[in-house]
Amino acid sequence: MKRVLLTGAAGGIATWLRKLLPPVYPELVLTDIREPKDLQAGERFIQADISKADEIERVCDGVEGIIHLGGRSGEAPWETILEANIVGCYNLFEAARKAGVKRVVFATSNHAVGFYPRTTTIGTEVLARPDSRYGVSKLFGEGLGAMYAYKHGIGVTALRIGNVGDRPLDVRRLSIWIKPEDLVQLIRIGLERPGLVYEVMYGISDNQRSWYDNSRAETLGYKPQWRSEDYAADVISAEPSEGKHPAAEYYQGGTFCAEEYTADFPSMKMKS
Ligand code: 15L
Repeated sequence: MKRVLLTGAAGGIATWLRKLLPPVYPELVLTDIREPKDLQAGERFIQADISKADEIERVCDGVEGIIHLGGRSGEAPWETILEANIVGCYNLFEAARKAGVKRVVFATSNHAVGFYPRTTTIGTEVLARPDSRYGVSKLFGEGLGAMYAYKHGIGVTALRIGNVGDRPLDVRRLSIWIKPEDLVQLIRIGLERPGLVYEVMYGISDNQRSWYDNSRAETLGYKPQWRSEDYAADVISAEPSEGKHPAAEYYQGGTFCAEEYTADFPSMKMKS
């Protein structure tokens, strides 16, 4: 795979990937609604608004694989989610189909299943339990991916990414952290593994406190190299002790679950 398109190139995850991917995909093309502030000479950037079908179609021309990070990466009003993550994601898959793109790796999120208690371990076949409009939009993208895989023959991988960074930021992230280098490994499986049709994997490193059964990813060749536990003592001692919303503490999705929460938490807890 030579020409690979990275959407959401001005965002946080792309900041890591822009450093790690060029040796693997020398013809990497970047796109976003705005140019990355730190764009380097030698990086190829094409500006496009994903909510405009013709703009994203133009960018997909000649592309073999897409890593789709573009869109809103957190909770937002419905109109924003609708445009960036629903319309935008549809436009992306349509543009991929029209351009004959072979593979798409879609960045979905742990928030597609955020309303599972932290006491449970979930695989990729559990019922959806999105914790936000954002999480719902990620499930929409997973569904689109499956449809374009089975109906149009694009090999699609949906990565339910936890939290990407150099190190886990807090106690919750000890369970969902992924080091950028491990994310690259998952992306490469999605873009390169022969015979791939449609796969869902959790985007996490080798975390002892993980809430996910990521055995499907391992079967496909994923061997995470980084462990959040190495940071656990520091992270735990730095965790603020003041009370958080009980729903944020109880569910895997954390504050995304607590935002706009109006249910009666004690009774919901009894039922989940
Ligand atoms: C996500 O899906 C977000 O894109 C990211 O900003 C973090 O909030 C992450 O989840 C998380 O759950 O930590």
